[in-house]
Amino acid sequence: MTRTFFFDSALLPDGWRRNVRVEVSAGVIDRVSVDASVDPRDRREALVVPGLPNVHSHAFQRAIAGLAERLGPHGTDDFWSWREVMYRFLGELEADDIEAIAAYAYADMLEAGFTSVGEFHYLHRTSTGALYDDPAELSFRHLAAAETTGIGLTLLPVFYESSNFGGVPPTSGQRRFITDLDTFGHIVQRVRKAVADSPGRRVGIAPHSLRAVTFEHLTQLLDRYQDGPIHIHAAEQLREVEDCRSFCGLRPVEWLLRNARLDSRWCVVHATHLTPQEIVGLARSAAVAGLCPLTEANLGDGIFPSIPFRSAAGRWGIGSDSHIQLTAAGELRQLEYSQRLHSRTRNALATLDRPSTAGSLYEAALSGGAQALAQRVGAIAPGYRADFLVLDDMHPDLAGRTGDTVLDTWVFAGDRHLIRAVIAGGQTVVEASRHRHRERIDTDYRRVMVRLLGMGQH
Ligand code: NGQ
Ligand code: ZN
Repeated sequence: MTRTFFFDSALLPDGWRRNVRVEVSAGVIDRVSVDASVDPRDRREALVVPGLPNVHSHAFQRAIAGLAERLGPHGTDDFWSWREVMYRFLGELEADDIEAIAAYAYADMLEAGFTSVGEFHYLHRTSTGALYDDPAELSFRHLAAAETTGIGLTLLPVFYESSNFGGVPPTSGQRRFITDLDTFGHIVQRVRKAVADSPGRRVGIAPHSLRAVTFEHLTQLLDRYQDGPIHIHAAEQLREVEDCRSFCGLRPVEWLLRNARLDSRWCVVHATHLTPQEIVGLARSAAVAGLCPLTEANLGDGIFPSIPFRSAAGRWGIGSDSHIQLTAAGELRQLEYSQRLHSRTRNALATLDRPSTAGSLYEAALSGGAQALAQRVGAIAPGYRADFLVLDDMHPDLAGRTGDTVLDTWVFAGDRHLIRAVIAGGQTVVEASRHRHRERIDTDYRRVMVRLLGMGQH
């Protein structure tokens, strides 16, 4: 089935072009013609950019957004006390709840401008810590949520075995995450087989972090999985950097650079705390830094050194991680603002080649995001998934704007209300800024939340 689109103005890999005709079949772009003429059967839109890949998601955490914004009994909160709140919450979730929350998060992502997502999926066991009859049950629930919503999915089953460096046993709050290498292998194999030929689906692996996986087992995983994306959390918190140094004498990213053969298959999530040598090493490795600016700000992680990383030609993508807020524009704005506050300059991440800050940010996040998800996404070009954001050209905020000024206005002065429609994998999934299954997804989600919060645990 072929669908054709006609965009008066669209952002293509070589810049903004006028009168762009796009032919799509089976969700993938077949042909792009510029300076074309419109055919009456085309779906015509004024202003279109590619949808943004989201490189890092824990879908279930959307449900606790807003529930951890109050001071705990110790009088100081940090990342680790937030993690306790998160562990308590996930202990109560059943498989149906997890699917409903994931569908809600993915529908929201699509409305927010993300058309594909890397799900860093570590909830494998039941609430009592048993394996499901099918150990891949919860992986399949995320695949089902992606089907319901139409978002592209790179599923990253997580290997998790310990609570700190050197194989310290997991805590009871971590029991739902734990597998051995064989069970993990079984899960990966099951989902790989299930998505085998599906466009917009990919399976990778995610050793959770150097805290949660022993160096020995990480090495075995790397030997066993010779293709597909690899995601890992690293150096998000100073305590983790210190623990790593006292355990092995190296910092987490330093250890990965020396021992894990980092390359373009890798996405190193957060990588917040880096030395100048690590910045250059990570950039040269061709791995993607998975930056999650709103979550990192919310959790008090620190500021990623984007300016020197950019000077070293480092690659990066955007993740919404805990989904404290879902907004593609807002993530890019937070990334730029953190650099402005830190460097006391403006337009910190623009270049003389592309002086538009949002233009520079968007281009980098599209290509880094696509690399991290290991999918042909993030470009309006033949062979790529047909993922388009239709911006609201009639909104007064965009009046008189053209080209990169549209992006600058959307990212710095606007937000998700400027996204009018979203086409994902060739299907119109958002119209009038609303997901097509909003009502059903909201009803299911609300039921889950009322039941869970009604239990009085929060
Ligand atoms: C996660 N989230 O896996 O959900 C982590 C917290 C951990 C972030 N790092 C748990 N933002 O790192 O141990
Ligand atoms: Zn994470």
